[in-house]
Amino acid sequence: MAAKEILYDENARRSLERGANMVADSFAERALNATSTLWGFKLRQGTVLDRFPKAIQEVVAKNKDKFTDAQLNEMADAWEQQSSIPVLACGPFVNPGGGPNTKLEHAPEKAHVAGTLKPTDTYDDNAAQPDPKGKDVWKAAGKVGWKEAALSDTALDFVNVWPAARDREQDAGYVALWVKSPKAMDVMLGCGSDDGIKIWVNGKPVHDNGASRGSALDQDKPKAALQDGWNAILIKVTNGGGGWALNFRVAAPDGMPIPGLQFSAKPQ
Ligand SMILES: [Ca+2]
Repeated sequence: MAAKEILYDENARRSLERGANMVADSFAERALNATSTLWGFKLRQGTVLDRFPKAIQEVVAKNKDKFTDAQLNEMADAWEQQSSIPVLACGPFVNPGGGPNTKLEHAPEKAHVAGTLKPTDTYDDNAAQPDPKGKDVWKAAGKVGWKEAALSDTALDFVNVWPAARDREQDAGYVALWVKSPKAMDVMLGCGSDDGIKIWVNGKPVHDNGASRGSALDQDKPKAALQDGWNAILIKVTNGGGGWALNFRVAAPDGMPIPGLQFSAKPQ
């Protein structure tokens, strides 16, 4: 009998435990629903600004009165959708002069300007120069091609794309992407670079800054025009040494995110 009672007690304990878990789950679910409802209510009550990252909150705050909350929410949705933008990256190319030398034309920019750029292209980096430091820092990389990469929250770290670049100096690298616009429109290309930067849109140069600096979003705000449909964008970033990075976003002329843009890492 004792054994049966123990068995019974064990079953009862399990049953009670299941019941208790169900009650606890039910409470937890109701608490979660209540919290999210409350949170949703708070968002609708005017914290749409909080949906934008710190890097552009000042711009959004300055312009927000021009838009309804629905429009601002649409822009915040666009920002979230653009949090990871696929791109192609090609490099490193030897670039004597480092950041300030944005003038040396490497093969990818000739291909972009000619409208013949293909992701399968490879190029001979034949710009090798006598190395003044005897460290192979100006050694040509040989054949270089396009690799898939991404602008993650607008940023791309070239040292992650080409780990060997960590030990190099005075390089140039390229980023290619394609942007589909729902109509012809003027845009602001919010960019930052470590170090120098040059940008082309549909084969035409729109920005050139031979800087030596760390990269942050919206350091430069060149204007450009997108055509209705697909647009080809090419970005060159020149590096003196150390960090080598890009920040880039396509925004409205007032700096606000643009709903309805589509991005691709394939020529269109
Ligand atoms: Ca640098």
